Amino acid sequence: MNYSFWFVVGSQFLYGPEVLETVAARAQEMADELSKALPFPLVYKVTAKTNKEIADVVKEANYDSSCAGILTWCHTFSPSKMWIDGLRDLQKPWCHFVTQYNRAIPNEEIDMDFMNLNQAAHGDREHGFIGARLRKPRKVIAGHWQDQSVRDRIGSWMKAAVGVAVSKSMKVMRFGDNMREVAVTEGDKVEVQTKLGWQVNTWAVGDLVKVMNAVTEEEIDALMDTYRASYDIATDKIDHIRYQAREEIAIKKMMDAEGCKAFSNTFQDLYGMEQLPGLASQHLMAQGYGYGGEGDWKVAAMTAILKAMGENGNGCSLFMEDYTYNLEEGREYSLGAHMLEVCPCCAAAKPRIETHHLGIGMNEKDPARLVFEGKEGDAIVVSLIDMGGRLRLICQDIHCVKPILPMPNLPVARVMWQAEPSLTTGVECWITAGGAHHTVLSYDVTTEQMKDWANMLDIEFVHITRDTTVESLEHDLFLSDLAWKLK
Ligand SMILES: [Mn+2]
Repeated sequence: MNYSFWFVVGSQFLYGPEVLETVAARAQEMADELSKALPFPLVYKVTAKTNKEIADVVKEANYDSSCAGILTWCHTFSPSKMWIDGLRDLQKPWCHFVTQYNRAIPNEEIDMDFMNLNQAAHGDREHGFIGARLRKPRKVIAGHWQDQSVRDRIGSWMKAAVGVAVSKSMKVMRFGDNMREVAVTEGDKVEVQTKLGWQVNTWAVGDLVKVMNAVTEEEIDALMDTYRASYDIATDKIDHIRYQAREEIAIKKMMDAEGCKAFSNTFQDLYGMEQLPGLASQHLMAQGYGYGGEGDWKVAAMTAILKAMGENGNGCSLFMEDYTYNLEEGREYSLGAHMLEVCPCCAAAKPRIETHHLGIGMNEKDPARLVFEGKEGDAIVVSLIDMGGRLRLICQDIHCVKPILPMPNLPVARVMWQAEPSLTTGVECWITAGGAHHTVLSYDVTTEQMKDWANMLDIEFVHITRDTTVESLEHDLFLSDLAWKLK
């Protein structure tokens, strides 16, 4: 989907046709200039002067699947009662861009004509009131439209809004159910479809095996060429790699046929398969598909959404699991990995394809998987949990480091990080909030984007930062629980 955003500029008839022509020409110029600097085109739609013009452009935006959101701005004063019908019906993300065409006040030229044309400071307050009064989720970004920092913030919000569009069209393919007895990976599929737009449905593992059996040797040869070009092969068991290619091709065929962008499976249900998909899942994630292990369809969908919100629509976001801690004083780190399935987008060096025995699950043969170390960098971990009656999104700021040990006997990809505000306080906060062991770890999506995403979709947002204390978090969660029960 080629997403775009619409620029809707508020005005009124009071100032005469010349002013309206100037407003329209400037709005067009601003949209054109901003489009060159933003990650998605900004399309100037209308200088809105009536209730009907606003209601009409909102209807058009709601029904145009390529429109990922609207930016509004009031060049002149624009009485906001005429915005009520449109904003009430708006179903797309909304950013109120508080800006002004001119940067400086021209002190010699300024007169009342100038004031009437350039009164965004006045018009945007009227516009802001109606957004607040309607309790409409919106992002307010203020600053001159030519400033790079302002453009960066709009671009960042646009990616969060695209995350909303991807969420609203998300379909998840489940192979097998949730891992037996596990709680945090469960959730209300009706609730996520209502709030987030996800269609989460199940397909039989036997159907996947049928599709696998129909994959041709030529198809596998072609994918093996891709594997060889992307990864170092560090095993003699080429037939095990070919089996993973067969799995990948079949899973991709089934997902593409149904329009699914994410899938989950479970080691407890691999009937008819020789290996748990390892390399297969990893290479699918590298292509932008979401994945969740042990039946975790929530993290599968979130992985696909964060990938789509990242650089070029397939950023550095990956399915992750907290595994074990290093609790030495001064060297306090979390070590994250998974049984097999860590996306190579975060690899610090070229990943190796290895084959190792896997005792957990129904593996007749040693599964092939990519083994590598994750790169250094600031990142976040994200967990979506079902609180019963509402969804909670938890984000924590982390810093990924080069693993402090070589770990030559660890047969899986791994990432090591420091959590904010510290390992133990960070863990206390995460556990107090109910965050899962499965997360999406992202190097290029920010907490501000996740907060915007949660606001646009009207779900609870919890952020664990370097300033968070357990006491302040407990207080916030207590008030939040009350507030969400009243909503
Ligand atoms: Mn897991």
